[in-house]
Amino acid sequence: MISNDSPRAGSLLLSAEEAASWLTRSRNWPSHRLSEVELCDLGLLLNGAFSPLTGFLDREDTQSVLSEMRLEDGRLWPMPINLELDEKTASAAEAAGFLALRDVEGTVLAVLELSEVWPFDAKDMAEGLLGHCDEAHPFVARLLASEATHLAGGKLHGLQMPRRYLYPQLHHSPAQLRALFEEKGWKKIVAFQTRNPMHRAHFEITKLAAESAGAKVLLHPVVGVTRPGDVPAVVRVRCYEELLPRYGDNGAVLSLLPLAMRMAGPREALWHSLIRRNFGATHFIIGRDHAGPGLSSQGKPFHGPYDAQHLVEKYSDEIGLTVVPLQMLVYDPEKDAYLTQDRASEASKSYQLSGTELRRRLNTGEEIPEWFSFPEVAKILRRAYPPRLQQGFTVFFTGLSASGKSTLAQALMARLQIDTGRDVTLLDGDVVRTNLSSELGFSKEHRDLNITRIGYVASEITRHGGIALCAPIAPYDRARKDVREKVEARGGFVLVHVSTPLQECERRDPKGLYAKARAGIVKGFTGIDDPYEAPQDAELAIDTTAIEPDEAAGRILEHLRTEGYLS
Ligand code: PPS
Repeated sequence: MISNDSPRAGSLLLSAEEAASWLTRSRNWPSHRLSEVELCDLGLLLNGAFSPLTGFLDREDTQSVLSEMRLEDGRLWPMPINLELDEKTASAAEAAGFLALRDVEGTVLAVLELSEVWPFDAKDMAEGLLGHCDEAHPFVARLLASEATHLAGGKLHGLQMPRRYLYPQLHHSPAQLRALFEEKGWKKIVAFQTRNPMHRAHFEITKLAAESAGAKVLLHPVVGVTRPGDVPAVVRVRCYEELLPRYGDNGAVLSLLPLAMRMAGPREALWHSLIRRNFGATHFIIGRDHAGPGLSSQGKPFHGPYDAQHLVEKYSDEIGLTVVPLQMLVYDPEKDAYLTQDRASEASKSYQLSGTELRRRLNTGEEIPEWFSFPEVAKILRRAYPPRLQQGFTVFFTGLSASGKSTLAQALMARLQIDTGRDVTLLDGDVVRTNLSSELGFSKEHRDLNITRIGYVASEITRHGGIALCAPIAPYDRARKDVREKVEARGGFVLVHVSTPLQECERRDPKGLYAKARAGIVKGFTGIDDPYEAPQDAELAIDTTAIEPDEAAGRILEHLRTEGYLS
């Protein structure tokens, strides 16, 4: 076992010869395709960033980590790091004693020498990790959505690191980063964690922290799994790179951390601190609501604003890392400088810009003031988030069979093509079921899968600046919300509830399906013996008994214009 205090807490990678031999042997063992989170965990286990861990945790260590934030042997480690397996893989792995771990392309990256497989209870894990099971928390939602039945732990034998396609030169192992600091003669290093683009306030905070600690800066942004809706890593890294020269020649190093965040607040802050210590940092900036998960389903914060800071301060001697509390800085227009609130003038109060306001300005193309973001950073954000007029969008129609979804979608498509000259993709329910989802039936599971596929295609079209119109029944609220979340991350989303009443749909019955459903010939028919969850979040509701298709299309166009997607 590698010592917790070892400055070169090491890598779990085998030599080339050993790796080749393990690879050959692994052909006979069951294998597991790593999830996105597991792939991040594996990379950081293999390169020593998760030292003192030497593999995925077994049951006893997991329990101890959840209840004490320590491994069974007493060493500090707050985060359960496990493999999630399905039933079949779990029993095959148990029988073989080994499990080959593959990336999404099927490459074997490591072998797990199994110590234990045990049943996975997502609710227990959420309770143990966070003390609640609130699905508004993104990691709880992920745990509850997991199809795993078992967890597995054991010792890792590393064959190769996960491939880093994004900026490979900016990825370092702890040993590499420590060597770099040594080479530079840096003794004190203050690490800065972020999952956001860095604006001027962030820059000033890190500079102030470095000055007060007499340290150099390690910009250590997380580029693995962060909060849904975050600015994509590829965009953020460009911002960090542009900012770097402002620290001077030898002032800061940028290194990317492919970590899968759990958004576990104080517990996560402790974890981040241990990881930063492993990478050679001596100081760590912890601010308000570090690794905060957003608001609970009751609209309340999950943690107190300074809980994370206080928890890490409690353990900082044991970790060997000094906490630098993040100072709130405000822009003082009179001095054209960022100052602590107590030193700033009254005028600074009107110089604040929220994330929502920034997004609004990007959407409308309005100015991003220089006091807020350096021009080089603003330029990158502008390119990544063009004004709405240049963005793609999806109009998603939902409603009962024969409610008029397809007719409305066709009418809107014609108007869009004529008025804008732009190309439009129509993902109509029946067309999708012929081309994308021909093997699916109408169970809840199959309907959700059908909507997930439609959502995926629509989000890709939107991301590339195109226009997608979708017209499935989409009877379930959760599935529709998932599509909205995916699409809105990079463009516009308009939900249109085609709210024609069941009675009218049944009267129309153009395919004779309602008659068959009433006669019991077609089973599980939406509105008859299968549910339809009417949306509460639709931007527009259109009852086609009361309005002609062209007029309805006009209403949607008007909405798109008001929102800025059309001129
Ligand atoms: S879903 O729920 O969104 O996946 O449904 P969708 O892909 O839009 O497919 C709906 C069309 O399939 C026909 N059909 C049924 N609809 C609902 N329930 C059952 N059991 C069913 N069986 C077949 C029906 O013609 C729907 O087409 P539209 O255009 O909505 O009338």
